[in-house]
Amino acid sequence: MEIPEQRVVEILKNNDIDIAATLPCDRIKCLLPLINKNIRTIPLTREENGVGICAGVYLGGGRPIMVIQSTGLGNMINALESLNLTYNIPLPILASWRGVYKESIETQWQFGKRLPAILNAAGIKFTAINSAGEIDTIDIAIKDAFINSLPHVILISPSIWEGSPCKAPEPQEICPRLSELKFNKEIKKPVITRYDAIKILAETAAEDIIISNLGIPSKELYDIMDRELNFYMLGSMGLASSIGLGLALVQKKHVYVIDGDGSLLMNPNALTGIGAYNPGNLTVIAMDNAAYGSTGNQETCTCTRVDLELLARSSGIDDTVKVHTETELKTALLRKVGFIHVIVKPINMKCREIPYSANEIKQRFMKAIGNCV
Ligand SMILES: Cc1ncc(C[n+]2csc(CCOP(=O)(O)OP(=O)(O)O)c2C)c(N)n1
Repeated sequence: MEIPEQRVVEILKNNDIDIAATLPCDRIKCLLPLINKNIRTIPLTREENGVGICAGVYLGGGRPIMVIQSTGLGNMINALESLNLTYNIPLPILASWRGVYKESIETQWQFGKRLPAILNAAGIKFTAINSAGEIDTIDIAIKDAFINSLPHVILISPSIWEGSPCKAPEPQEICPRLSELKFNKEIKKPVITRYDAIKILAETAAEDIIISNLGIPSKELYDIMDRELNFYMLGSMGLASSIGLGLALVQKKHVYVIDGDGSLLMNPNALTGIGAYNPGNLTVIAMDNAAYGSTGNQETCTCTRVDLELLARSSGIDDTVKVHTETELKTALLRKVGFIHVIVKPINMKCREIPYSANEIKQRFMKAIGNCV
């Protein structure tokens, strides 16, 4: 009899899955290393971040999957709604379904038993797999996700793995190392606005990709320079840099991300994800106006305490810089620095609405980077 974990990996390979974004569950501790051996694996620190990375992978021409514990779906709903369902971005999700089958952990019960109803209410398609004989329906669900450009959750009961001879590998110990940080930077009074900074980016970007954060930054970019290689985010707050990472991992063009202090602080996991890979073709431009600018300039904690460049450094991003002027920004952009901390005034330019639907933004973007839609 075929080992169930091996059968699952075969299905993923037959579907040309090239990136698996994963976060562990005890019940799939034998499946995960097998996936890692066969498919490029991106370990996640929060599932929502994986939704952004996988969207970027897909936009860049890859075929991603997420492999997670079902509880992680609770961390993903907003992103699945405002990114995947809104832009029609496919995402198969293998979720180890906890809380129902022989579940002794009480904290799993509430979410686990309600999950099918939650997914139904959220308009997210799912397939439940309750026995080893149903494993092949994973193939149908993956194809459905890609053919119909939607997320499709595959809830896998732990019963599937019962009796499997597959063994989990020995754990690895922490790598002994020295952590050293020399950081002495000044944050000065801002002299430019986010609009000024985006103008400089527009002059520099040439044939590069620009991902712009939701709210006013996307409208400002549209106002300054609309082009097909702009991916305007309209929702999924916190995932701009994650989408950028996914794109950078699968295609060659340089990717600029216009991110915001509020959004980076909502999902600092994006920075640790980038720090783990340090892709040379990704520049995160952190527009720090010390405020949630798009919602009325309410103060964020960068105003008095947090230094985003220091956060990026401590997340493992090696190449960082802090800029205050247009000239400094231009130099950093031309050098394609990994993380540019731009100190800007909390001022929003009054701009037109972006006239495209989310699907139009996606279609023209993918066409421009050479992928069929
Ligand atoms: C999950 C979630 N919470 C809150 C909002 C409302 N919201 C939209 S844009 C935004 C501010 C983003 O601030 P920042 O990242 O600093 O960018 P800025 O607008 O200042 O350029 C907020 C809070 C949202 N869209 N999604």
